[in-house]
Amino acid sequence: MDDASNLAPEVRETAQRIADMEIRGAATIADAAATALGAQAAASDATTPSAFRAELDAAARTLHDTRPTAVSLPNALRYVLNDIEGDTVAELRQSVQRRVATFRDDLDDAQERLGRIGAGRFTDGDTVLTHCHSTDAMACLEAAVEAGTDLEAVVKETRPRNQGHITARRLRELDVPVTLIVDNAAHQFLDDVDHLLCGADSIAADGSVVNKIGTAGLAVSARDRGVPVVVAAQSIKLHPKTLTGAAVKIEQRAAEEVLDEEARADIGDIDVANPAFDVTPPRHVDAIVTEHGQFPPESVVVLMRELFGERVEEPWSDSGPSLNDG
Ligand code: RI2
Repeated sequence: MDDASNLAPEVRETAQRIADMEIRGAATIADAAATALGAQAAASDATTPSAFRAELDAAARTLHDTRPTAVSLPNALRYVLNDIEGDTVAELRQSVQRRVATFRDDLDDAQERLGRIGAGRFTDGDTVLTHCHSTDAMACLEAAVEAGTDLEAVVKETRPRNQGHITARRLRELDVPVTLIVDNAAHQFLDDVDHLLCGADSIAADGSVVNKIGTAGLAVSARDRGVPVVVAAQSIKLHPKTLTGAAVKIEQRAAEEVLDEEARADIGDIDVANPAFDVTPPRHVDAIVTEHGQFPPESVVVLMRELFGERVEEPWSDSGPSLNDG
């Protein structure tokens, strides 16, 4: 158990908001986690470098333990905490804050670049089927619209939290005509769409895409109907531990997201399963769009090695790097 007494209030609050999904979406979670580490550094009244470092590690553990699937979270923490430099608390604090600022700028740049690359897949008159809400996927649609491409969208509600509503609202703001459908209708609409576009929470070394529950079945259907399956994912979604054989842990969320109290009382005592994500094998994906270009899923491992090498340690971890905890 961590001694949480020195945690900055911003860290506790951010961790709670990530766990409650008030802050959600893999890129947004990464941004918030890095920002919270910066707040911890600013608030720390540690008097020795080792006490300062221990506080940051405790903050990182608190943030890390909120949601297990989106690798952007540990990747953000790793980026900020690896290679901080300084001999004094003041120097370390500055170093953390510089790394947070660089990380956040890079995140914005990456999404913009990815958006421009992904926009190239669409042509005038195309209809795009979306799943859940992904800021990386939205960046592709935004860039296409900005470039003057006429698009329409079929937007899945995406139970249980209806995050498709966020996508629908954002597309509406862009003046893209939207047809909202229930998840079960997706298969029927595949003959009317030109692309399936979704985001990712984690991408494994073999090119498997871990994304919001429902992606895997949808991708199988899309492939069957000849609709290209495109995943928009900044390189921060690449899961470096999968290079060494780790599996991505799938988050199981509360039953109440699926069945409220009233419905439960009506139905009676049953079990409810609520996995938040599933795994789409690479053979069902046409392209992964990153800020470094588009990749067939099987070749994303090359980019992963280039960006991360074998560096998978978690500097905040008590017990050092573990290969089994996703
Ligand atoms: P961006 C979301 O998970 C969705 O699965 C979405 O595709 C993915 O994160 C990536 O989102 P959740 O946090 O990083 O809603 O592209 O459970 O915004």
